[in-house]
Amino acid sequence: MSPTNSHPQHAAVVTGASSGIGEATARTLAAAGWKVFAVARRADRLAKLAHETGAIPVAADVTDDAQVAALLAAVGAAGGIDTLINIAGGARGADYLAEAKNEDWEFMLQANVMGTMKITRAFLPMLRAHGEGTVLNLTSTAGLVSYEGGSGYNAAKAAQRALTQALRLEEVEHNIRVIEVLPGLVHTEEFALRRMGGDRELAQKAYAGVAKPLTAGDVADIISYAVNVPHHVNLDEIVVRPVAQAAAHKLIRGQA
Ligand code: 8X3
Repeated sequence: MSPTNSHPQHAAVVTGASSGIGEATARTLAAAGWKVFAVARRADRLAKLAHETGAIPVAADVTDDAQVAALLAAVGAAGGIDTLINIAGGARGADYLAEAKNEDWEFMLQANVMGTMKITRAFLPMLRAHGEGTVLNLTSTAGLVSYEGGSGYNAAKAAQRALTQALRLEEVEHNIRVIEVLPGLVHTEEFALRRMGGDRELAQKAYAGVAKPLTAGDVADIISYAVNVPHHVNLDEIVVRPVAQAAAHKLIRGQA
């Protein structure tokens, strides 16, 4: 879909752009002609992405106030954005609450909840001023239904979902569209690996026997569709799972 005449080129900040769904989204939007500011902590991975796609790399930690302020200034100086895509986040640990580790919970609440809040708070004035702003938050089906071993991640994603819903109500007067994308099982390079503390065997178990989990590209295509439809169209909540995952508790696994 082509951008409107009044705003010839869409421009987005995509956080979490160093891997997985964030990287795939940055690639997809850049290929579609968007100006993309690719944001993540790992500058080396961003540099490769920038080289390959033309995205503008900005290394920043979304939970750090000073780095968020610097990001806002850099984006403003380079022409600003109309779309903010919050993908930075993730899971740490699969312990039952009885064994919950403070550091895992701290990470999940900081990255998924505080990071989304800080980045969004910073960019709202720019999005309001644009007149047709969009915020897209990547939450998860983990925010809809909890499961054993998920308490910290369930809590973080439910909180991120809650703030997304409040934001939609608060910003409608400023014509800001707020989209929530809630994926189920997505096989990415790092999600399960990070969740399992770098244990490749445990990480693989998440996808064992599942013939076709979602890919990062599947989700990026959906995100791209949602931000490319005309601005008055709001796909406000998009739940996407692989067919094999009829529900969080019902995942069909073949022979692993
Ligand atoms: C991750 C989806 O199925 O691991 O956001 O809860 S799941």
